[in-house]
Amino acid sequence: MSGDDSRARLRIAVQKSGRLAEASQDLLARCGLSFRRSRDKLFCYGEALAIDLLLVRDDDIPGLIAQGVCDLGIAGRNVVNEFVLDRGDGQTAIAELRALDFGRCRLAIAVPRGSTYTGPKSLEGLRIATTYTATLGDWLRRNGVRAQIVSLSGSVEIAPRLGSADAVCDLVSSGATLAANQLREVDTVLESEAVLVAATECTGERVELRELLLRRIDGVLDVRESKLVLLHAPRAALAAIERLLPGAPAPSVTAVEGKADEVSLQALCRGSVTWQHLEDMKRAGATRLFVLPVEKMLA
Ligand code: PRT
Ligand code: ZN
Repeated sequence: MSGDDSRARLRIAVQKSGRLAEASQDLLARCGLSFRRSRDKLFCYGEALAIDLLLVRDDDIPGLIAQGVCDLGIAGRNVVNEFVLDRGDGQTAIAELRALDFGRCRLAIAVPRGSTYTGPKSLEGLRIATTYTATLGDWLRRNGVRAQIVSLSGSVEIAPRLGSADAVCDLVSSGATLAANQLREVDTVLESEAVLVAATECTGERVELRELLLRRIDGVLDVRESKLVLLHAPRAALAAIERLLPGAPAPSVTAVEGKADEVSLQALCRGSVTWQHLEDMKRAGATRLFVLPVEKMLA
């Protein structure tokens, strides 16, 4: 495998196993991609389109893209950001293209329960344990704080108890791990979620494939929380019903054959459409209400 530019097939790297693995592969499947797994299960040949999959450790994804081995990848913003800052030359050949709305977490500062924290300045002169040394270093610099960064490759949360650090900077989702280690979350360094990351340079036949995949991903992201609402209504009640449609752009309204006063309405609603929404619309005069899931959308 190489970063050779003449390659015609697009390559996308996703996490092999872990928190992002299933959702990443599910997203690609929803985009209509299907793969044949190789025996080593690391390289998957794209069957539906000339797009192949590489199953790797999440930390390797930005590097594979920067080297030109892969064109696209799905990784946590925390990992991408750390890679970009760690390079520190502002020349990184990778960029975040889309936020994907899964794998949400935050890179947070936590201090032992009971110690005071009134803002980043409270960290002045302290030792902070983290695996995200570049991201933390950048945050400290931006906040004008001088602190000692203790680089650890794992189990960051136990460093204060072991006496090797005074605070930690680690990923948090529910907060249970911090609580179990008598730590208190006090500041956010980075809000993270899974992101689609890509090489800033993409050439040849792969440009079109990449555009096609991006359009499909946008379609999937668009419909993820969308519902199609269908209903009939008396013309006079239309305005009131339109106001009750949750998160809906201008719906399409058509006349009902043989019924001068009745219209049929179709609307793509974002967010959840609850029983309460339906009952309110029914009270306003709507009949034959349907809420349908949206599977695909191509705007
Ligand atoms: O093997 P590989 O290197 O691919 O996997 P990994 O073990 O490095 O990564 P993995 O699968 O744990 O996480 C992949 C990505 O998921 C991360 O880079 C984040 O973008 C995202 N993510 C979302 C998280 C969490 N939530 C999360 N809670 N990554 C890690 N955690 C850890 C955190 O480090 C801490 O140890 O979970 C613990 C805290 O969780 P709570 O719920 O107790 O707060
Ligand atoms: Zn990892």
